[in-house]
Amino acid sequence: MNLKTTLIYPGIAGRGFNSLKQGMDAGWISHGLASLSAAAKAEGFEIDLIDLRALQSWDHFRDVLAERRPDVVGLTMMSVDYNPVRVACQIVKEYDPNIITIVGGPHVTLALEDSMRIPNVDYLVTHEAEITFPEMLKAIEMGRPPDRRIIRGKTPDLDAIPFADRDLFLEEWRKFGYDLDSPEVPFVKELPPPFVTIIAGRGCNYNCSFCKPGEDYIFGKRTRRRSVENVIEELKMLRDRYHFASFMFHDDCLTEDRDWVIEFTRRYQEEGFTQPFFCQSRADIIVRHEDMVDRMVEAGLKGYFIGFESGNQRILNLLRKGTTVEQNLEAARICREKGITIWANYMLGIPTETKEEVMDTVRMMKEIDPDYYSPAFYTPHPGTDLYDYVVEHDLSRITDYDSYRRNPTEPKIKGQDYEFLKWALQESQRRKPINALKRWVRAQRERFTWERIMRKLGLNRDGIHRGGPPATPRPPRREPAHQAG
Ligand code: B12
Repeated sequence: MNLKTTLIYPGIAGRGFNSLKQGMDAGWISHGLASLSAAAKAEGFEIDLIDLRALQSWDHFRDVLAERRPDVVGLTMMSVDYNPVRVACQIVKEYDPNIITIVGGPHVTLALEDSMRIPNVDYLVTHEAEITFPEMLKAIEMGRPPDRRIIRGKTPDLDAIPFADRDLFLEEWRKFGYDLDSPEVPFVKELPPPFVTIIAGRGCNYNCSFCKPGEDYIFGKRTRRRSVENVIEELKMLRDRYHFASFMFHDDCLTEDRDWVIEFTRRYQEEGFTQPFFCQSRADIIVRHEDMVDRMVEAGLKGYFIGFESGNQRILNLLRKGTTVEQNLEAARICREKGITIWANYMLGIPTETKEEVMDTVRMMKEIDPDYYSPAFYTPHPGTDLYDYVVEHDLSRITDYDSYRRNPTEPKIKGQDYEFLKWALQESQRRKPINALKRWVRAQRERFTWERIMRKLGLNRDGIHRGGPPATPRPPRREPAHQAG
């Protein structure tokens, strides 16, 4: 039997069907599926993808499924993906009850009992699956499918698994007319296309109550990092294959390992890379390790995503963020001084947060004056301590899995005045006039650099016309005989 497997990316809870190019993250690959695809292909399996974001409707999904005729489908599922995964599994089984359905991803590990309630799922795989998924395919191919419905994935050595299979996504997107000029869609002007995302490690050493312990269950308690050499090898492959012009690290926890980062920047430059990149960091790390920040800037760092979260110390402590308001402000100052773009993540409407505490965040954002604002209404996610608090105190207003999406108009918990929060969310993004003026001046200065003016005038740096002196006139070409009149 030549087993055919179709992976399904269900990420339509936020923006619906036909949403591939809408929004910053809507043209990014799923590293989970891309990594499983690479691992299964390395074992000789035939793998393709259906990305629901590229389709028009569930009827369209039915048609594409009928074209692909898989023996096995594998779906990934965050909590927010629950409904599309449920519907997709139902359609798969309606089309052909013999197709084997396997579901994995964060929600399966974090909320197993809940996941078990989804009908039409043959297997649920918890944890990581680069070893386990190909093993399952082998067993199915040999006619001896696993006899347990729930399978715990084995933890892989991150240097031993193949690089993520980006073509799985790129080829699929092309089929549906998304002929993107870049492997993935860049989301800020600082990162030109072709743009790629990479992951240098899994897991996170911190203990934030809005995220933990969930992630520990999936990846283990500490960060597991790939070796610098392994990441450099992947970047070399990405340079050869996609000619990437910029990239972004998806890691939750990259900059906390200063030695790794310093070694990475050294090797990155040594290998001749100059492409700009973004990554996540934390205010306390930026303040504590300015030397590392400098090295990153030298190597091409253009921006940090920083989880500032709140401008109130009681709330930061409640979130177990491990940072202070002062560090938030200091980190922002350091970034501005070094020309690092700030992508500011922060939350409003945290359990027990008062309006005055929300206003502390509004005021902090005006001080931070980030380049990009990324605010969210606090959303309780299963598997986290703050979610348990919300459930214990009967505070949840989440009525459907779709509501786990980021949506700054939707109430998430009780005890918060969302009309006020909507106002605060807008106000937090209104720059102080002095900062707006400074930004305008800087933008004008960038627009009117000498280099640009000279270029506009068609002159090079020495003031000489860029076309150079007129070429020596060539002798008149003899007209070809057949054109001679
Ligand atoms: C990058 C990222 C994103 C990106 C891209 C997501 C994407 N396209 O995959 C963006 C920014 C878009 C994003 C958005 C969101 N994210 Co996010 N994101 C991440 C992050 C940092 C990395 C994901 C990743 O690539 N991991 C590495 C891969 C290899 O791991 P993996 O995907 O889990 O896959 C492994 C296993 O789960 C398993 N597996 C996965 N799928 C399958 C399928 C099968 C068949 C099998 C057998 C196994 C299997 O095997 C894989 C390989 O070992 C994670 C945190 C983390 N470190 O994982 C959060 C994380 C996944 N996100 C999370 C959340 C909450 C969100 C949002 C809901 C946030 C929000 N409110 O907006 C949105 C939802 C987006 C949507 N679909 O609508 C949570 C999920 C929690 C949960 N309960 O579901 C996480 C875990 C962060 C956290 N700790 O809270 N996210």
